[in-house]
Amino acid sequence: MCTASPSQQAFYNTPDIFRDDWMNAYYSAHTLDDFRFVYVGAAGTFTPLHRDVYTSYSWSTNVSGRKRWWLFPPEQTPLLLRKGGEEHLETVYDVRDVDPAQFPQFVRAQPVIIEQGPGETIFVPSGWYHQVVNLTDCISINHNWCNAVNLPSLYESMCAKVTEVEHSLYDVRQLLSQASANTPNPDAWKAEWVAIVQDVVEKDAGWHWATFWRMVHHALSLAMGRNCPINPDLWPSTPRELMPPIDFIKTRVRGCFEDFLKRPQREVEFILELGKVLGDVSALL
Ligand SMILES: O=C(O)CCC(=O)C(=O)O
Ligand SMILES: [Fe+2]
Repeated sequence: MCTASPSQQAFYNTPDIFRDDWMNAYYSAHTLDDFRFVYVGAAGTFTPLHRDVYTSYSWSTNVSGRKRWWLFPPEQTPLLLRKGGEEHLETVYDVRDVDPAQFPQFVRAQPVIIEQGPGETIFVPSGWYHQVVNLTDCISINHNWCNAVNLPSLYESMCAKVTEVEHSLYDVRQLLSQASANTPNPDAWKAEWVAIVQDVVEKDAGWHWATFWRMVHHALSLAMGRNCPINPDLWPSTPRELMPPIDFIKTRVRGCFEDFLKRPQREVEFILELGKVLGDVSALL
């Protein structure tokens, strides 16, 4: 018999193969948010073609109903893009209704198409575009997640996002740099510029560099058995045997860490909390 009150009872458990999840472990321990979702949709509704946030993995279990999935491996991404809009990654919206004049390459795409029944779970690999149609009324549970394996892909995707935001705010950069040109500290604008870019990145996708590195620090601490805040009601600690060897984890983190320190943007010099968390990560590496 279960003695927990209804509000404390988990109504499902995350399957072991999806438990090495750095995003939900971190968010459950440190924030009021997470990357766990319930999808409820009537027959005929659909989720348009997309790639999950920052190329995270997702898994999705159908509690009831049937869904049809179209999945495109990353090497087919160029075939999904609008003609002439390549740099904005503007893709097809609904794979069942594509205008060949606007998306001339799409006819060559060869998606994996599957039907998911009640009680069945699907794993969506990193960076795969996908579309989902509810064939009947559906309820499903879905997590976005990452770990040491897809961390480099998330890191690259964060870099690309920051560059995209920088380009779109180029006029703001000009205004800031011109305003401080004849002042005693002509470089003063750079800190403000970096802060504005990070703020927009966070508003767009829910996290920025400081969050990314805090999550990495949290995961590394847990994998190394260090004392670290957790919220066991929301995310019980992941058994060590469900994680890869620590050398593998450190190698993956080190690759991103070394690259981050070489970034021309030098965010680490302008955002105080970044310097602090990177110091903490470095101490564990
Ligand atoms: O079930 C849906 O409608 C969308 C699910 C999805 O996009 C995902 O699990 O990544
Ligand atoms: Fe998705």
